[in-house]
Amino acid sequence: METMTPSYRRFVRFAMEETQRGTHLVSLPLPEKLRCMKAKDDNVAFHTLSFQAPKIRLLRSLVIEERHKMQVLDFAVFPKPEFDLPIFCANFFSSGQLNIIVLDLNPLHDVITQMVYKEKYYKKLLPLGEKYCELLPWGGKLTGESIRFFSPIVIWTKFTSSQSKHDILYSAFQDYYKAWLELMDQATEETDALQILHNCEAQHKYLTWRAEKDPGYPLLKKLFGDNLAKEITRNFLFDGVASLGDKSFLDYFPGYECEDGTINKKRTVVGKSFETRPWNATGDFIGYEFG
Ligand code: BLA
Repeated sequence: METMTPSYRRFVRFAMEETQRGTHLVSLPLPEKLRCMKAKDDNVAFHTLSFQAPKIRLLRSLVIEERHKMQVLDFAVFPKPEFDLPIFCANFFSSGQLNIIVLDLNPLHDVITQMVYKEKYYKKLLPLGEKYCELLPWGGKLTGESIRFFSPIVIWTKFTSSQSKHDILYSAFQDYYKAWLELMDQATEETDALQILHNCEAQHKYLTWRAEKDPGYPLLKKLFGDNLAKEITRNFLFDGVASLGDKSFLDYFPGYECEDGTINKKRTVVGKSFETRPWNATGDFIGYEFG
């Protein structure tokens, strides 16, 4: 039987069409070293694109497809630092019948303790989160450190492939992306230099986290080798990690420092946690109540 996983390129096409309706996209060149990159395995195909727009610093997408075996989507949109918009994040990994999904409007600023930011962007979106949290239920324990990068409407789920699940995922992607575009439409440019700096640092922290600890990295390394995987990660997927700020991974995440001063290779130092959804229906974080 053919795998039921649809091509994630359809998701990207949808997103590009929707974006173009409301804003002017300008294509960004691929980094030199990635222009003729090739996977080690001829059965693996990949598709990249990257753009900027008046409010968007970087919209980029990577789809990896291995016929009948694997489908990967990493689609993200990073706002310019003049905007405190969330970061759109769709990370889907599908192999055989297994699907590992993160879909979210990742908060730029803390939504566990900062009520103002949470209310500004997520209050109106709670019904959207509610709509999908039963259809795409919580995927169980995850890297404890990751939860700070997720919002109250995050879809973190795992499922076995079926037509209906993939249809739900496509519809969730469309709804979440349209919601993000609407936020972008309404966003007004920040003029306060301190606030812009604050946005810039928050985005840099996010990029620094993902460039170092993204769960997709081992697979990229397997497919492309260490050097190319690093290049893809730092100059394409999380471009900005070397230019938006000077702080290091350990400046932001000191808990990962080993005795010899190097970065702990483990993905988590606090451990895996959050067996169940740590946000309630009103968007309050309830993760610590259960230890
Ligand atoms: C697993 N991907 C995961 C997990 C999460 C994410 C939370 C569960 C394991 C864990 O808790 O670490 C995704 N984590 C995220 C995201 C953020 C985060 C989006 O902190 C953002 C802040 N996944 C991809 C891509 C690949 C991929 C592009 O998005 C491959 C190229 C693979 N993700 C992948 C694989 C697993 C996984 C193979 C399961 C293996 C594992 O858990 O290590």
